[in-house]
Amino acid sequence: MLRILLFLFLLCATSGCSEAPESSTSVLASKQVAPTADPTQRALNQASGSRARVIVKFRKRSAPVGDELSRAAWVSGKLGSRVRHGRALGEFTQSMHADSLSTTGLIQALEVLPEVEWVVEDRRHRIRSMPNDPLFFAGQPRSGTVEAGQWFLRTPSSLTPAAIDALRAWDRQKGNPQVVVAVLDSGVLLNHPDLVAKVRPGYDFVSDLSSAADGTRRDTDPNDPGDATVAGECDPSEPATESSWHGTQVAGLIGAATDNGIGIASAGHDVSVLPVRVLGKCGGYDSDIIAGMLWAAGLSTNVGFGRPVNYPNPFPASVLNLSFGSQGTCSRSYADAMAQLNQKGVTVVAAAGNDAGLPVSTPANCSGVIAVAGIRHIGTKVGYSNIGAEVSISAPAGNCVNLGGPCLYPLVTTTNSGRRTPESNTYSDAFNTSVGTSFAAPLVSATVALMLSANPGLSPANIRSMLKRTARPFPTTGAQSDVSVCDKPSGREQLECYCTTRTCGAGLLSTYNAVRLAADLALTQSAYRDNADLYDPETGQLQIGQVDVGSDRFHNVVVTIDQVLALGNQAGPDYPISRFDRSKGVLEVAQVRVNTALFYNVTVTLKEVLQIGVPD
Ligand SMILES: [Ca+2]
Ligand SMILES: [Ca+2]
Ligand SMILES: [Ca+2]
Repeated sequence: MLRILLFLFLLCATSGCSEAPESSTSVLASKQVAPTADPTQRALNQASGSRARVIVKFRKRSAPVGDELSRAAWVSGKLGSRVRHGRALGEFTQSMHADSLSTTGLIQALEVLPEVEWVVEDRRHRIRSMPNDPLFFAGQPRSGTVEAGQWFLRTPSSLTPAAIDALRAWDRQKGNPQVVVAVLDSGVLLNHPDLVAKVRPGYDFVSDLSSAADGTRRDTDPNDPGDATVAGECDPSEPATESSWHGTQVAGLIGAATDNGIGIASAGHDVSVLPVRVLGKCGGYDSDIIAGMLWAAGLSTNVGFGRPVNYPNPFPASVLNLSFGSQGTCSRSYADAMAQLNQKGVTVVAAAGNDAGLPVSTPANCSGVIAVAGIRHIGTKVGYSNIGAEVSISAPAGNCVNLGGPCLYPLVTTTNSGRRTPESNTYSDAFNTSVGTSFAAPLVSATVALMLSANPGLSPANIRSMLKRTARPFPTTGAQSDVSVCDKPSGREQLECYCTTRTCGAGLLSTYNAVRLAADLALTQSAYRDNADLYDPETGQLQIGQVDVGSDRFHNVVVTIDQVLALGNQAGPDYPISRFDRSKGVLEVAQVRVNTALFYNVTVTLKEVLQIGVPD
């Protein structure tokens, strides 16, 4: 069995911070009244003084006659309360306002009218709310000169094109606490003030007593006791190491409590973290790691070592973060585990490794894993990151720029000040840095968790393709003149280089783009469900007005949808017909209504055409 090592760099001595071989100088009222059985009256009774704003669609066959003005008057008559007309959004769709009702009250009153097809809140979209975690904005403690803060979570700037824009993603989705990301790592400091409310009960799978460092083999406490070693303890040639608090750093990037007024924000905002301890001193064994992965996903309830012990995971994870690995091919043991995990719909994200441009390490190179390479603040490959065809996407991994003094662009996260055993719960900074592909992977894991919060139906394959489609292009300029384009990995090291889609995945992670696409697709799918004319949720069948099949045009085609590929345009000219590309099995649907908006050119893949309908 191979020892698997965690991917971080222990770069900074007490005197300052020197980067691993790098040279660039480039960074969302009610009154108390007697209960009533009439739902309309009940809803009206719930009215408060707030001004209601809704968008309502009337059924085509039973809509009250007239324009939006006369329909508002008709509604006023029905409800016995004045409802004013608003803007028309379509032939049978318009907004409506009421001063004497709450929005909820107006929705409930309209919902029960048989003439109404659907009614939703007319929401106000505001500029994003900034999290109040001080280290999100601030410079880093003790630095004096460094003002980068959590630059990597913000909207990209000319200085930091690699930033993932979690900030705008949070406008669409702050994360569902039911979505759990398992951190397969060195354990987590469960009492860290920025993690204590975000961590689900995990497990300690480290079965080797000498590396466990907590005095026990496997146990129910995944706290990190520290992984410090003495010289020669792991290997005769290895010097003594201080405790890394690696799992705590990874956990903070994924799920530190955000907008809680302390410490850092996390990319995953409100998603939960499941600490699964699989690494101790000198790393961890495949047998413990794989047991931990299967338990984390709810695929195994056996936590025993030697003999079976039944201990089900009450909070199965939908995302696994693996920030460790070693050089080599994907073993049968991992391949088998990954297949089981993907089959269950669990997404596995792994760090590419820190061997300075060598091939992607394992298990990141296993089929079905989203491998993450590390980039600098400017979007070039960070010197230490591995690369290769197995990489799906790249994300900031932390880089220092300078060779001495404070590190300028580390990834600020949760950690501890203890050199061997836990002391003060703190945060990494410009001197005690978090740098390594270990810290790029959690940004992708958190993004996946936000995508699943927005759209729980996404498969691991959906997620991978959506991350790739929403990635931003790699930069081709901006580094120093001696930086060249990344080559295919070989046995030779490659430091900073310009990423290509063959070496660093599809592009730069955009948490905002990925979460927006996931959320838009969820809305499209719910729009099908909301419209009986279009979509039958029982059968998963879609009826389409017109389809071109070859040279013929057909009406009333009924298909089952495999997946929605593109949402199309929210505005634009009336799109005349739907088109079917036989060669690709892809159908362009003329119009789909998503809540308040009409979309054109929605593209879906067909699972099967059930009824070809009548020719035009
Ligand atoms: Ca133990
Ligand atoms: Ca333990
Ligand atoms: Ca915080």
